[in-house]
Amino acid sequence: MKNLERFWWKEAVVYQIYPRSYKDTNGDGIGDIKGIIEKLDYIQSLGVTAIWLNPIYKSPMDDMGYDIADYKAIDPLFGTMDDFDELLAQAEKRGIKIIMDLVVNHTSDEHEWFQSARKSKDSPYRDYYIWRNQPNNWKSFFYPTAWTKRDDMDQYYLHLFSQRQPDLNWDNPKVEQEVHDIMRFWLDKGIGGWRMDVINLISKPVGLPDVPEGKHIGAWVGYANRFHEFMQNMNREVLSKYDIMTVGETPAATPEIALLTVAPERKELQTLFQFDGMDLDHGDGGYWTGKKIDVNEWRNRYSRWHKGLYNKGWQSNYIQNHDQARAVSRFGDDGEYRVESAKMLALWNLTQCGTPYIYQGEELGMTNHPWQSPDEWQDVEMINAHHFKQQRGEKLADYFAGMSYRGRDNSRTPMQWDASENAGFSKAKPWLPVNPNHVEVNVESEDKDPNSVLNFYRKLVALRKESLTLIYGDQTMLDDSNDKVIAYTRTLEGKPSFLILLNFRGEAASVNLDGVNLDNAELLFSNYEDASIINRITDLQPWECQLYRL
Ligand code: ISL
Ligand code: CA
Repeated sequence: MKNLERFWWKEAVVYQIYPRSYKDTNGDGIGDIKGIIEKLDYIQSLGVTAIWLNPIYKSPMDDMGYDIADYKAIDPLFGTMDDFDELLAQAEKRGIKIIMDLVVNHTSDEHEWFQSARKSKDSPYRDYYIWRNQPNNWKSFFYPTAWTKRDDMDQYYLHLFSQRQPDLNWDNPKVEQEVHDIMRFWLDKGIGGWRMDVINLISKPVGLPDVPEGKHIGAWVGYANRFHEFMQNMNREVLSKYDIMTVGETPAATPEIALLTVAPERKELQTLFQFDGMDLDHGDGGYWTGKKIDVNEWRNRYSRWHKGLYNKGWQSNYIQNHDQARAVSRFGDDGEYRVESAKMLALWNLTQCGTPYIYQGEELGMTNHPWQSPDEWQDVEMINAHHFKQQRGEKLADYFAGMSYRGRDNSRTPMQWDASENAGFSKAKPWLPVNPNHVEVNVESEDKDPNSVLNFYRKLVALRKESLTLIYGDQTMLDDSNDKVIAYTRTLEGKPSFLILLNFRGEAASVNLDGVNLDNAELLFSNYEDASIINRITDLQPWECQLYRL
């Protein structure tokens, strides 16, 4: 069975670091590479085996590094190439691979290619980008139009994200060559692989047709035209020559479409990030509003992915990242049951089939930020959306709560190292405010507390790494119309099975386990201290979770 073929990247546990917010060592209020090096022992103590670094390349930081001005240089804010080489070496000593972010749907408008291209139609780089005399109706992900013509320009250029992120023209074979060359540069240094930013958007539909009313631009462009050809070329020319991991970020993927990229015989990518779980808390008012998730819907969507890919491809699992607000604030309870619900979500994340990703601070149960005003926001998506709403005459009071809940800056506030003034992140005022709850939620205090979220993660990561069942096993959902509890087994032929029970609600709940043989059930994990009472296995307390070996 293909799914059971063992590879290190399937058995990896990845820790995602947003360098800007991890640890500042030179007192400018912004995290840097030296800060990551300083924390490698801590990272190793989590048991993770790889780090995915958000972009650290030279950038004007319009989209915090997702706008790259030089793909082969480190931004001075983060340090130097020597610092990076040191990070690689120090991580390797600890058995940790470094996964880099490949952002090649677009560049920064400060990239020399664009600087040359914008000047004249005769520039050798003009055709690296996409130009039109008239815009079509495409909207940018970051509001409102996807086309911009500056005063000194005679045509519009396409940008699916901010105005300062012009899209590359992959139909120009030179662009593809440049990207392969950039990839080899980093791979030859010994990096462990690539996370590929919005990779399924790189090929645009032929003729750039208008997007139909009501359809999102991501779904219209995603997987269009020559995407698979580009992935196969990349695999043949570059990826297949190195022992690395590859994960594509692919908005709008379905399991069926995903397989065209991640089935091994397709020779494209190993795995991808899907977004199906991430809109379950979108309220009636859309993206910038929230609601409690429907537990049945959560179960249905994730099990559709499991069934769709099991034995055919490989998944990557996450509950939050630098674009998604804090999981405990969205899917758990960041008040009274913060600790319990953060552990419950941890158990979910680390007992799915596929490679798990832990986003910095998730291991502490870090929460959304109590924003006081839009003036505190730094994220281009939040700022643009806010201005767009103002222009349309919407009242701040009507959307402030929703934006505060959904906004990407929630996951980008500084990592909470200790209870001191700037949470041990920096000696200076940090670029984003520190969450006031850092006096309680921080590495130093959680490290000492055996019942902390942090120590729960450590134990769970250790169990997962030694258990082939949790990595490769099949998943069977139980009691599958229960609207509070998600229950499943993980099984692998010839190996002990696991039973996982997760109460996704802040109230007591029961689960029907008829047909499951509980005779030898041994409780390994719970977020309640008195949970080992086997006769109440079917009655769960608020946010309670349990993991049994059967
Ligand atoms: O962040 C989102 C929702 O808040 C998504 O729409 C996001 O823009 C999309 O998932 C693509 O994200 C990636 O590419 C963007 C960058 O801003 C994100 O940080 C990155 O993860 C453009 O490079
Ligand atoms: Ca710094």
